Amino acid sequence: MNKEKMKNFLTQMWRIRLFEEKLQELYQEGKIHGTMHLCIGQEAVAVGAMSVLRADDLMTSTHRNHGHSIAKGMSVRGMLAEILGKETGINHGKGGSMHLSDISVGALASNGIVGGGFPIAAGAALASQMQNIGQVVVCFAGDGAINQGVFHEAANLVAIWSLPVLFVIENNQYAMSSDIQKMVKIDRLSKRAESYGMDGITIDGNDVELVANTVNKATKKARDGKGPTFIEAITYRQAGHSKSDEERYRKQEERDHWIEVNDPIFRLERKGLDEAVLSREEIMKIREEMFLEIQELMNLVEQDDEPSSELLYNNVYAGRVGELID
Ligand SMILES: Cc1ncc(C[n+]2csc(CCOP(=O)(O)OP(=O)(O)O)c2C)c(N)n1
Ligand SMILES: [Mg+2]
Repeated sequence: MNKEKMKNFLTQMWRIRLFEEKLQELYQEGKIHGTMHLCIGQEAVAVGAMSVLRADDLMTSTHRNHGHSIAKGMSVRGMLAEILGKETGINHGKGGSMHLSDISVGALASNGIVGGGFPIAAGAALASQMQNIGQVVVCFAGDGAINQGVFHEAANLVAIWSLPVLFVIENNQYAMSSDIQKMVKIDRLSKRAESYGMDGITIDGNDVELVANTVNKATKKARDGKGPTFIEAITYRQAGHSKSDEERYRKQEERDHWIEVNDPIFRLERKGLDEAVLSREEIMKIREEMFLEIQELMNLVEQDDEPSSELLYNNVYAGRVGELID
């Protein structure tokens, strides 16, 4: 990996990590309402996968959507404002953490319905195929989502129609408190793909370069009309499931191992140093720049207004409520 590529990967991963650490602080200060789900420890999947897409390619995400959204190019300022419920938010402060979308950057939709992205991605991929525009759709989902009925319906459909879609399954070992090893009988989730006639592969999801290369290959295949791919990216959720998780279902040593040995950001930094591609100073500069970027955005967003009551129903329904009722 050359210096520029490594710097880009690190910058994006730090941007996501520090954004979420800032969210954690804001949550503790009572400035964020509802719940939220952090992807700390999973940044390499989002960054690697999105780094190889065309700008007009599409992405669907989940309740754990911050990393995917930043990596797809969504405005970080707009996301921060959204999560804080400000009018300047990417969805006018009405969607919040779990409902970030920005069609202009190809971030189609994220939502809190586990597996909810599969049919949306299948539909978008069908539209791309019918229009013959070579657009590929990446559908992120968790390990828990592939036990939902909707996964099976969508998997069959995208396979029989050879739709240009990638199911990127982030196996972060848990679905809330459910350990994946107790929830699925097979050792590799990607084995499921074969029964639908879809290519399936399992990779180390904390190796950002491997994620990028794998997604790149699958994207090219999809663009050439050769059908969908199921990619299982093995990773680990370092934070709790959401903001109300006492984490009684896993051992501290397990978590420590993933943080100390297998954190995707520190792994890449160690690789950069070992291979003499990056210096300590260059790494520190990236961290500092991202820290300042997030802090500056925060200072700006804090001044923004909350949506006024007159705007309550705007951007919520297809028309204003009165028009729909009439
Ligand atoms: C259809 C549906 N069932 C249950 C839930 C409650 N729920 C929210 S997140 C979650 C676990 C999802 O696990 P996984 O797909 O592995 O994603 P992760 O949280 O690990 O990123 C569950 C069961 C939900 N939101 N939607
Ligand atoms: Mg999971």
